[in-house]
Amino acid sequence: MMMKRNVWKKKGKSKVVMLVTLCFALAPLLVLPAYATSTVVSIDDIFMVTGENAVTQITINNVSYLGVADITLTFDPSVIHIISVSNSDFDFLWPVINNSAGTARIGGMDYGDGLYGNVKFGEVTFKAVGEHGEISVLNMSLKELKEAGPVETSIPATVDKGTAYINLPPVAVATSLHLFNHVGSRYPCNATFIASDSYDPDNDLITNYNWSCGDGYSSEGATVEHEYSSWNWNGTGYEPFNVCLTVKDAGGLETSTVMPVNVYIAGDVDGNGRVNILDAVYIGKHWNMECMGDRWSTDQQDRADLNNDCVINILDAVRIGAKWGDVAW
Ligand SMILES: [Ca+2]
Ligand SMILES: [Ca+2]
Ligand SMILES: [Ca+2]
Repeated sequence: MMMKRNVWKKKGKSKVVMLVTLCFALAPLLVLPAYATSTVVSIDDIFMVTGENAVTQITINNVSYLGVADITLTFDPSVIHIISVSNSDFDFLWPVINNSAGTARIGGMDYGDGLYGNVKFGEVTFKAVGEHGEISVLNMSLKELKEAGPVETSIPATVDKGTAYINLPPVAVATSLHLFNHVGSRYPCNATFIASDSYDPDNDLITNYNWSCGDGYSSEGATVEHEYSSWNWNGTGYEPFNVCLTVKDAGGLETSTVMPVNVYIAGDVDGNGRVNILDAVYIGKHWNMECMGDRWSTDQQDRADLNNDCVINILDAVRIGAKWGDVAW
């Protein structure tokens, strides 16, 4: 009886500790919603080519009854210059640009009933005057952010900085050598992913190719092989895995792309989730066929090549025999 009581006490204590821990863990989450609804002045990142112009935007996010804004934008004048600030949601916009100091003081005024929501403060046209690879922070200081009414009520806001890169991000291009792959844990079947068609528009070296295979595994390289040990069956059919490729250029800019990749259970040629005579028929139909240049010309042949070795033969047929009656659910 005594022991039982002690056990309960212990349990109660650990529950309290857990609750306190949980509260601490959740505290930032409880604060977040209020934070997320406050006003933020942000400027988008911009990617440029030396000697050329490009446009970015300053946005006053999540604001109510905005009448006046007076914002100073600062930048590195050895890297970029401002050509113009225009196209504002405000009725009146007055930029004072100083390209030797690296500042632009921009005033905006709305004569109406105030501005609401995400307000476009202005589009800023920059010229890249620095060298390829140079960057400039785009920072802002808020001198004034006020409501539209006769009473001068200031609106609290935070700044979300941006970056100007004299560098264009790489373009990620992912392909799968086989359009249809099979689970390869028992009977090997390698999926092959190719990133070598990726490129960089300003000819930087691509330094990293990172793959996330969609099943929790990841890999690195311009060409990678991956053996799937799982598949996605949604109750009526297969769902592809979303394979994500991220490429990085020598300047550190990254771009990602997502490619759906089909994975069937071993032996399932027609993709109906069951290994039976229908699958064997396709193997017979394309018996001894070989693919051209590593790729199959039809989906049916691609599926019938159950081990992805570019030929449809006995090695594919034996899988159907071995997996006869298997289902994907
Ligand atoms: Ca680049
Ligand atoms: Ca089947
Ligand atoms: Ca084969």
